[in-house]
Amino acid sequence: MSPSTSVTAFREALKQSKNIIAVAGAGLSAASGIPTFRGAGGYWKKYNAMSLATPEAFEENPSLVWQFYHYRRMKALSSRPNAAHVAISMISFPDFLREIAPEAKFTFITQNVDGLSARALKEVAAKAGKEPSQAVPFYEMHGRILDLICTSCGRRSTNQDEAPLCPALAATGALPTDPNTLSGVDTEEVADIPLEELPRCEDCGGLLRPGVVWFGETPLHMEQIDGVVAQADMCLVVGTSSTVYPAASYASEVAENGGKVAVFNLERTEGDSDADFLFLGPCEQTLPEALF
Ligand code: BV8
Ligand code: ZN
Repeated sequence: MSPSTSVTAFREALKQSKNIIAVAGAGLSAASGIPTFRGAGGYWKKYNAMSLATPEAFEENPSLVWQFYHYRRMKALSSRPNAAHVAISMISFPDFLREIAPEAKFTFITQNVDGLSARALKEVAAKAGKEPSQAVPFYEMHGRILDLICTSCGRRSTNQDEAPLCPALAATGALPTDPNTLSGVDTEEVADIPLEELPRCEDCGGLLRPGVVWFGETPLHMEQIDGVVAQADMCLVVGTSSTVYPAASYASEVAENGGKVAVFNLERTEGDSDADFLFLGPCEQTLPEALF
């Protein structure tokens, strides 16, 4: 049976739901100007992030990997949450959620590392006269690009400064030339920053790495995430190509457990024919329209 596009039927299903999860990907932040990994952003096409988002790449060429993350840190810091981030933040507050799903608990799981969901939560809380802590916790399962981990002492910190992490990276601010994609960047054009001039740990002077989960590394909060996925009877899939595991497996797990799946994506993706609901279009429009 092909997925329903009826907002009325979706809202009815929400009313019956007990455990709702949302699993988001790069499409959630696309409207905020953060390039996605495929499609126009061209991360995968023009500049294979797979080849940079690995511990091996960092080991082999920390200067190149740091310039990739410097660019993305700058992008994240200069971007703002969009209406889809706000909608997800709204239903993270139980009393707002109750209006659309009176019997449900909600858990948000994001693959994104840009920190925009945390910013949206703060903004929604401030507008509603609430504390962010009144919202249910959400999981940034691939870490945060503004976090830093020391490869020597393991110290984890967060750096929200707009300023580049070190003078050597500041000099590469222009990387890459095209503001919307990573296209055109190749090893010749990239500066060769000596190890000692890359971001270093304040405590021990060790080399810092971005606080994200690379391919081949274990995602964060797996125990909590596996628990909520196993309980979920409604899974909202927002702006993800569902190509990276284990996040890509959550919707089918919920469906196998008899739950419902609602996909919010710009285009059709693998597996959305099994979805119960499919809302094609920009999630910054389709998600708020469907929820409220
Ligand atoms: C793990 C952080 C074991 C870094 C990311 C071989 C070797 C090693 C591993 C593997 C292997 N084969 C398979 C694996 C597993 C691997 C994997 O899945 N590989 C894939 C490529 C096959 N996974 C891992 O390694 C993971 N770890 O498996 O450990 C384990 C497992 C379970 C339990 C314990 C241990 C770790 C993966 C994490 C990698 N890190 N990010 C960084 O960001 O630099 S992944 C990164 O890419 C993102 O976080 C995201 O997850 C992924 C990109 O996917 P999307 O977010 O979906 O983005 P994409 O551009 O693809 O799609 C955007 C979608 O939005 C599109 O559909 C588009 O149409 C839509 N869209 C666009 N605009 C809008 C929109 N939709 C709505 N509105 C719009 N406006
Ligand atoms: Zn250290």
